[in-house]
Amino acid sequence: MLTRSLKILVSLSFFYTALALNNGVGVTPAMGYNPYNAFLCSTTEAQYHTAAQSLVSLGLSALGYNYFNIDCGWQSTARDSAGKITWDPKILPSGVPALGTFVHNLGLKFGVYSDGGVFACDFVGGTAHYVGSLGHETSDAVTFASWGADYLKYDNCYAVNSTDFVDFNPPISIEARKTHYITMRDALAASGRPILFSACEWGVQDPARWPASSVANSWRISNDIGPPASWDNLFRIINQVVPITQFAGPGGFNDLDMLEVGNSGLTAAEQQTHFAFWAAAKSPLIISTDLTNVSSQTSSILKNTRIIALNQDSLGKSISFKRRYTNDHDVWSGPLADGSTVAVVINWENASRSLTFNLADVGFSSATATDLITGASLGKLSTSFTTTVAAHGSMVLKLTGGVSVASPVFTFYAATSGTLAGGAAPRVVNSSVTVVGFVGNGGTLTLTGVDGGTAGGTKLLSFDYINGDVTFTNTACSNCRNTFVSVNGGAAVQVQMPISAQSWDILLSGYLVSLPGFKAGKTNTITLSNPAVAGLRPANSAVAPLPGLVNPGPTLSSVQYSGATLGPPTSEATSSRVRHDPPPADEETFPAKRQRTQDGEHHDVLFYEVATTGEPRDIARAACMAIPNLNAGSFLNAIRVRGRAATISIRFRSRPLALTFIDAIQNCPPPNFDGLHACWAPAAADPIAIIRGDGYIARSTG
Ligand SMILES: *[C@@H]1O[C@H](CO)[C@@H](O)[C@H](O)[C@H]1NC(C)=O
Ligand SMILES: *[C@@H]1O[C@H](CO)[C@@H](O)[C@H](O)[C@H]1NC(C)=O
Ligand SMILES: *[C@@H]1O[C@H](CO)[C@@H](O)[C@H](O)[C@H]1NC(C)=O
Ligand SMILES: CC(=O)N[C@H]1CO[C@H](CO)[C@@H](O)[C@@H]1O
Repeated sequence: MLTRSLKILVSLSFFYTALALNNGVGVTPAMGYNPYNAFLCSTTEAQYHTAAQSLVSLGLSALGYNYFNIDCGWQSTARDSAGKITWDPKILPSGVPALGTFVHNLGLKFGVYSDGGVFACDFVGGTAHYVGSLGHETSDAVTFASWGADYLKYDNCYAVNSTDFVDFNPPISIEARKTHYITMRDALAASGRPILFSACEWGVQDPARWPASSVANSWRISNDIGPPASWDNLFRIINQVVPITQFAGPGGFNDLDMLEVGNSGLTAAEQQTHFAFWAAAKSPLIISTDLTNVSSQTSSILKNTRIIALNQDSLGKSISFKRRYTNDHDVWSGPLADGSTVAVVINWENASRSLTFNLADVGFSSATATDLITGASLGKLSTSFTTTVAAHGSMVLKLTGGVSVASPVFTFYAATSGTLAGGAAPRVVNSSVTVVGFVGNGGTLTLTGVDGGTAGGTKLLSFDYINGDVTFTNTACSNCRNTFVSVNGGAAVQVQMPISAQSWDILLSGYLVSLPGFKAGKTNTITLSNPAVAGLRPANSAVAPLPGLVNPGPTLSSVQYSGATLGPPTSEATSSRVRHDPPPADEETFPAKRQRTQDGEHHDVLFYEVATTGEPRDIARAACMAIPNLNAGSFLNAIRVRGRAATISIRFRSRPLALTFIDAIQNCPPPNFDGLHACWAPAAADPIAIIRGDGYIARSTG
């Protein structure tokens, strides 16, 4: 049954052909400037002039950054006496047509902004009430064309009605929303001027699958990237593009949002990763920083002609998701017009480290490589390539002459053939696919009799799953969910699965994980779980160890908390309470309590606030490390991670003066580092520590 569904998926991908908007513009992703990420909706006429001039004087327009676009805040709050859209004379004393002429005279193209709703967006909570174009599409398109517009960014505020400012879960149908955009598409076409149409409805209701390629030259796939910029926003957007990379093609592209290169909130390496990923995913490259103050670092990222060429490659195909080594690195790749392949490898570690890229993850045993960030020739790579990559940095490699590796041959096991426990239940998706849901919050799926081949050891597993948990705000696992996989009862390894679509009906096929611990023969047991999260979990429909293929996961070489010492606790136990499942809601802070355990014993519970420059999971690891250091009967009670801060609560039978974080990661045999179990205090009487998923770690109650 599952094999059949897989075949159907494959044939569908052959059937898909992009119905690109044939308006003669936006054949490659748009490049240019928009002030929003630097100035929100409040750019003055003088600032527009300066920015447009800078685009030229900094040499950016010569590299292809040709569109000079305005964003929200230019409009009036009323139409003129003839019902035409018009500008705010305080912002633009000379008017929009004069600005268009100014921009054109610099040799640039001019982009305007409007909104497909009753009012446009603003950054004063929806109270500005700039006019929107809903119901005025024909008139506004004619007006924009008469002003010399070459580009229209079309936003999505007040799309539902005059009181609903921003709605990520709109009561209006997909068809109604799509209609707003189709109406403007047709109005622009009727205006007679080629105008690049940039749909900005934030990815709500999955525009890629309208498909938006028949409606606009680009479509935003997600909520805003910022401001402020943050690595977490990039992670959210990168996960969100996973299931829709195939929709990008000449004339119609996924828009991952405007660039944050040059803005605070991202390190240099993060900005480099951001730029290269956006370029390789064929997102529009719209600079959105203060051009009067561009550092040499920003300039060198934005002006990298090899990365720009990647973006403007005539084939127009996006990189696609190949492999995630959870919390370690991602591998993406895609084809280029000259027959070569680009590979983008992102370092999720929050530290500079040695990173190995396995060529097999992009289908090659060997290839000749060029580093597109530096331009360096790397010569012929065989099997793998190891280099030092900065925290959140990336490798961007152009691979030519790639020799293909044979595709792994998998044995499929239907999820429904496994043992379902704790609430896990099958769900019929359609006549050819049944998945197992509720693998979480105690629900487990166990497959037995899994073939470990003749030798056992480390095997490559391939999962098909459904995860429709799309999010417009950041969570610990934004647009992804955690599944924990245990082989033969061994440590459960965290696997972070990106969304498979914005619905619970579309599979992601072939998510690969290497796991050790297999025995020879059809003797193995694989258990999927997630103790934390209720609801329909990623529904893993196939598990496929490949006999004989050993592709071990990475090993962790360092931990960032060596020797750090916790200060005095921030609060102390005062009252009685037994903590129950489920864990507190996000907003809840830890109450300072004296806890009474279920056996009636009182313990002191101390709460520590910890801020870190590291990743949340590093806090978790470090606290885990600390456990062996505690006196008998004490244990880590819970860790609550919020961004890069955390509350750690520790139950003490007798209190230590200070708790020293020790570097004991070497005591955790790889590759168990992802499953924190391996680091837990081994006291036999302790119940098993459980990973609560999504950054929350606690002890099981029994
Ligand atoms: C606007 O839409 C929102 C969301 O559906 C709804 O709650 C609200 O009542 C509507 N307001 C009006 C005036 O229709
Ligand atoms: C220019 O950018 C630097 C950081 O690159 C910042 O410290 C400085 O405040 C900025 N100056 C202005 C005038 O914005
Ligand atoms: C069933 O769902 C799968 C997964 O999304 C899809 O590939 C397939 O086309 C669907 N089959 C039918 C008959 O709708
Ligand atoms: C040690 C280290 O690399 N810390 C970085 C972790 O990530 C954040 C956010 O990107 C940076 O601000 C830290 O400097």
